[in-house]
Amino acid sequence: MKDNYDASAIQVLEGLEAVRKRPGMYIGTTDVKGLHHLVWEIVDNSIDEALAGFCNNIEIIINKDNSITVKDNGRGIPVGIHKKTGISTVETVYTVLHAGGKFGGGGYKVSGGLHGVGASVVNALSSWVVVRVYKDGKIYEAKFKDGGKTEKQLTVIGDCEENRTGTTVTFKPDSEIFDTDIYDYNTLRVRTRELAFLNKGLKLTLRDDRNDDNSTGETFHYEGGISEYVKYLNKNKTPIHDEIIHLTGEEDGVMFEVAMQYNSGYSDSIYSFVNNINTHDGGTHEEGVRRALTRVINNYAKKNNILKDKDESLTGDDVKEGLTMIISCKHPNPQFEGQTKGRLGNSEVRKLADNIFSNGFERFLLENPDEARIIIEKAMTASRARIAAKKARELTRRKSDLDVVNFGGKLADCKEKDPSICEIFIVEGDSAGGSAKVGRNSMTQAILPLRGKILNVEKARMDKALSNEEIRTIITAFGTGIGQEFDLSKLRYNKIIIMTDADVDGSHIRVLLLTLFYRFFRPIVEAGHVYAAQPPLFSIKHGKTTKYVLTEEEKEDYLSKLPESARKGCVINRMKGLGEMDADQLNETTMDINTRVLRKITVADAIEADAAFSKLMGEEVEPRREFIEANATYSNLDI
Ligand code: 1YM
Repeated sequence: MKDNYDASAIQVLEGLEAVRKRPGMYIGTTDVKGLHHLVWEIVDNSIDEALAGFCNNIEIIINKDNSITVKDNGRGIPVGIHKKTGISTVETVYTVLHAGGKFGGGGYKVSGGLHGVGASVVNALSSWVVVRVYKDGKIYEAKFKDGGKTEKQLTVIGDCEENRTGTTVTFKPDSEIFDTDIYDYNTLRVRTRELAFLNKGLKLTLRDDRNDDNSTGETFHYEGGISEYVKYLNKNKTPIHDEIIHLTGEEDGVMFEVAMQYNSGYSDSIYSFVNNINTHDGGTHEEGVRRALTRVINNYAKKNNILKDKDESLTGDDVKEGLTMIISCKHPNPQFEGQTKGRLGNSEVRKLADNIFSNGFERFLLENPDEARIIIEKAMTASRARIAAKKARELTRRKSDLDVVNFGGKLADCKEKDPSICEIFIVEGDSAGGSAKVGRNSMTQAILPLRGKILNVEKARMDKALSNEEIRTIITAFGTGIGQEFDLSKLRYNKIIIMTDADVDGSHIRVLLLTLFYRFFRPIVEAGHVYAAQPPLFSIKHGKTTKYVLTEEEKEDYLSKLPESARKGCVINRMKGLGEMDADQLNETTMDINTRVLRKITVADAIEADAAFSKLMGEEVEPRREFIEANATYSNLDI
């Protein structure tokens, strides 16, 4: 027994050593994203237990030392000796790479993640792990340290109530592996809530014990599942029918469900998931639904004479205008495809999704003729607008590089043609625009001044947006086209830099531009091409030198480092706006690639960003006013 234990322990360490050598292969990155990934690997085991029908309560706790505890009330990881390894199953699961469900036998794993190797990967990347199992009236405990070395084999450490079962795991990520060891509450919160939406009835609690406020945490629990997700996403929009349409079905062990509701807006919010993982690039499940949606609406509209013979058929784009939809598929053997594995490839799912969706949706339309009419009329309006927009778009499309493009004289383009070194500054106001044109490096820097506020595209359809001159100029300048013709490879600038004043109006203009980019040019934002310039807040002049600083703290810091004597002679000036700077100053402080500070606009979570934009720019005035007054950063969206 002892020899056997040692022998397998050696193999085990070799396996975990491989994880430590190449963590990226298992968890993608070792930055803050990878750090959070560890939590989901452990939570996934609890979710699998919930999907198997044995667990309905999961707690996630951020401890004071940034270790994480995950608790569930499932059956508890099996505690017996494992036939193959000769050590307890708990230790096997935590120390043997590839000790997945197959060791436990029976039941397929549908939740995302590493399919059973998650626990051992987390152990390999942690400085210590404690696993407790509650089962048969006993509390079992095993401990690991230094990347998965068994510190204490599984032993009984006490008694518990006879009927209590479950697993509790605490781990501390290894600071030698990760760039940071600090957990972000909001990142964990967004995903915890999402898991609650995607797994109806499951109760998930998140608690932060790092501050001593005795908080009991937040509990996410949705009996309506993805219907409540749709309701949440439409919260700051105006639904055009009351009921959220929720369709479910199952075929050959594949569970499939869709929830949807149309709103009065013009953009769509369609998100799909497979085994709780967001399939950003869609796939067969999404294709099945989109195909069925277009077909069912056209058939119904023609049959009921709402769409006449002379009318053009409604397209996929027409029927998704203002649609908020969540598609969730749970598949025992998903094939994820594409560079980022964000696409479902299983071809049988297309038909299955089409069948389940079309049967359910057809029935909904038949049973709800008033809603059916509202939905179809919305799609028909979209169709008319699409035809008008196509005409307008032709005017803004750059046909070839030789074409002389009419920028209305506003854009001062750069001379260089290689996009990788070109940048465009979108500048608030004509006067700052004028200084920027003089102060720029005209080889690589293009300037587009904006007069006043641009149109809020959250409240305007594409045809209206395209009739707006400012937006047309932006589209033409970018070179990518929009909508179906969008092509990222045609982007004419590597950096798109928003340059607005550091005040409330500037913040509003920045949000309007980001809304435009996010709704019409999302891949540009996602690929990290969008930046915000950071004009200085103070100039500090002493003698012949002038120092510009971005924040109050920086100012204090700079002053405190000057000798007592120099500080007295300083002239501190609060910069009022871009327009106040002359061309040289603007260049030095905000544009010169050697001295400026840019802030990259990132989208941490597309669904949260979507919700944030509808909140900020939608029908409701209050959230926008609050935002602009607070002028703060918005969660999950670095504005
Ligand atoms: C806080 C983390 O790991 N819960 C958990 C894990 C397992 C089970 C129950 C479980 C699974 C099975 C049978 C089965 C795991 N068991 C295994 C293995 N929470 C957490 N809860 N009995 C209990 O899949 O058949 C791996 S994970 F392999 F040992 F069965």
